[in-house]
Amino acid sequence: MKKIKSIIIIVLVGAAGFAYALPPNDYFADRETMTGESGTASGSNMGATLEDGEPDYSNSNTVWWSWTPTTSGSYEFDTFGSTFDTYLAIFTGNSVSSLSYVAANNNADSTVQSLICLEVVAG
Ligand SMILES: [Ca+2]
Ligand SMILES: [Ca+2]
Repeated sequence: MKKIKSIIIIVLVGAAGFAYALPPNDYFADRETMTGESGTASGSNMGATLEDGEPDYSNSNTVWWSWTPTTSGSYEFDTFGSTFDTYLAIFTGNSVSSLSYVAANNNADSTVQSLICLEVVAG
């Protein structure tokens, strides 16, 4: 378990695609904010791109969410609701070219979906 504080950035990558409208959270600057201690976010990464300076941990179809913990504790992040092969990574930072790697997962629990468990300190 790693202890981290402040903003957590989550990247979900998976199914490739093109000739689709760009997802609204394709670029780091347009990341979707998640709030609360639990929740679900859904969206598509069809047509999503890898932008300049972005850490390339898997392939290029990244979409972004951000979350700032308001309560310290252990949290799980997963992509189990996804219908395609995902890769999940968590970073801290405010600029796509200077993110600090926290954790990543490709396949969890004999699936192609991803799971990360983290202990965090309220930011
Ligand atoms: Ca992207
Ligand atoms: Ca996977």
